[in-house]
Amino acid sequence: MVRFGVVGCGGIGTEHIKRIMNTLSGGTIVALNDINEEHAQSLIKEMGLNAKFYADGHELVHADDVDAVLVTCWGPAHKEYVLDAVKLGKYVFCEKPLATTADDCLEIVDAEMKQGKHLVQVGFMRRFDAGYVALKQAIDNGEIGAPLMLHAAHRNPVVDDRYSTDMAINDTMIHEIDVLHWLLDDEYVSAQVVYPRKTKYAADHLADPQIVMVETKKGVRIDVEIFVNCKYGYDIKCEVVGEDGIAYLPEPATVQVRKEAALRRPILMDWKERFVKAYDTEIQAFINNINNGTKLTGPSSWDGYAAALTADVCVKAQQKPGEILPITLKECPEFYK
Ligand code: NAD
Ligand code: ISE
Repeated sequence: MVRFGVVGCGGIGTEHIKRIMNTLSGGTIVALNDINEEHAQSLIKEMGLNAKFYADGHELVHADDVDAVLVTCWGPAHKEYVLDAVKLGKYVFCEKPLATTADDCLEIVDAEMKQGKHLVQVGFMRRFDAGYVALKQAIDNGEIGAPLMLHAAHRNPVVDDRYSTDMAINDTMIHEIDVLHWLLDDEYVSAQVVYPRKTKYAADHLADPQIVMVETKKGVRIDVEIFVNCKYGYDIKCEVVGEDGIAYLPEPATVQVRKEAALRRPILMDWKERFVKAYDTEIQAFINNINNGTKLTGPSSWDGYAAALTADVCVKAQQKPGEILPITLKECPEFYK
């Protein structure tokens, strides 16, 4: 049984606590920490958790009965807790981003390599989504021949006023940054950003929508539309154009209704529903690997670094619209291959 300590019990932290306690097997929650003590205490009470509240997150990480740490607090605080756990040789499941800068991610990578064991899984859940897995299989089986182009869209119905232009990359497109190079088994070499006409629904300080174009080492051209005030739903699209055909990310299975001269199909409204199974599968895989003593199979701290570095370049490209900027990753250590 993996005994989890959780740092950060907000939106996704609460979701993960619920899935570990109610849906998944082989894990339990023994400790909680949040800067908002009242909220964490109320969660313990509401869910009837047999868990201790720690006012200090580091104390939680060090607790003897905590085998693995679930880091689900705000991004800027991820690094300190991940590093702390890794240095103790403890497992960590960290929500994206692993850390907010590429250098901080590398510090985690170094600490993990020093332990000589894979301890970190990053919450890039799309690699566990059945649709993306099927799409990858189609590409890997050679069904569409060599991929040449990829068109993707990441649309959120609405964002709040705290959402800034760089978050379109760091918070939203970061999922495409991770999943698309995994899908194509390729690496990014350059990025460029252009801005279409702005929607009237975006706050004054926010550029929305945006189009990010990246090129890969093998020459695949990728365009990603990020549109976070699209109004109509939460919609994730991916189309891979190959030499012999085109493969699409499957639509989520929602019921079609033919009625009153119309064919209707609901569209989901948020990421929690859209990827609920992927979140379950990624954390179940993490738990199973720990319980079986097998190597972690999910996105690694190196993947966290690759995503952070690529995101940094994309954010710079946002500031120089139209300019193509190089993406230069460090050589991937054998440990992560
Ligand atoms: P949230 O604001 O709902 O929750 C964050 C919680 O962390 C809050 O309860 C806050 O009080 C607590 N917190 C902040 N700083 C802390 C610190 N230093 N120590 C302890 N607790 C602290 O945010 P959220 O939407 O749950 O996002 C949390 C993380 O999960 C973010 O990194 C976000 O990018 C990521 N996330 C991932 C996905 C995904 O699809 N994989 C979806 C949503 C959020
Ligand atoms: C959020 O943090 C997520 O990770 C969601 O998956 C993404 O769709 C959304 O844009 C982000 O704000």
